Amino acid sequence: MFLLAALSVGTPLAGCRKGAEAQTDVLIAHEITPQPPAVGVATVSLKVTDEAGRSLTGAKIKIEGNMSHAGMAPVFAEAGEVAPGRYLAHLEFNMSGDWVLLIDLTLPDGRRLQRQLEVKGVRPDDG
Ligand SMILES: [Cu+2]
Repeated sequence: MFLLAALSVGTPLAGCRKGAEAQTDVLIAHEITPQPPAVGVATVSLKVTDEAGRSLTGAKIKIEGNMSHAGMAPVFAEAGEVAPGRYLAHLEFNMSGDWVLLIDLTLPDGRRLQRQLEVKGVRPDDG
């Protein structure tokens, strides 16, 4: 199941907002498998659309995974576009517990946005 979140892209300048393009809504729906997440390689599926539901293609998406406790190195992944507006990444959860994924998305026009996803309760590897 996809979870939806609305985001605003762009940084309107204080007191100087020009035109209608200063702000664009971008929707990122995400799905992580397996579910519930477990130690090992997880697939992060992202669907990126504008406010009208049009797929946003050509985005560059990087993911950084961090655990909620200190002292661990982050894990990284890049998402590839597998269909218009649909991106897949493979990320390794190398410890059980609570994770936070930082999604870093750059649109073809250079606009950039970041979003955090909490992934709680990654289960130990069942072997
Ligand atoms: Cu850890």
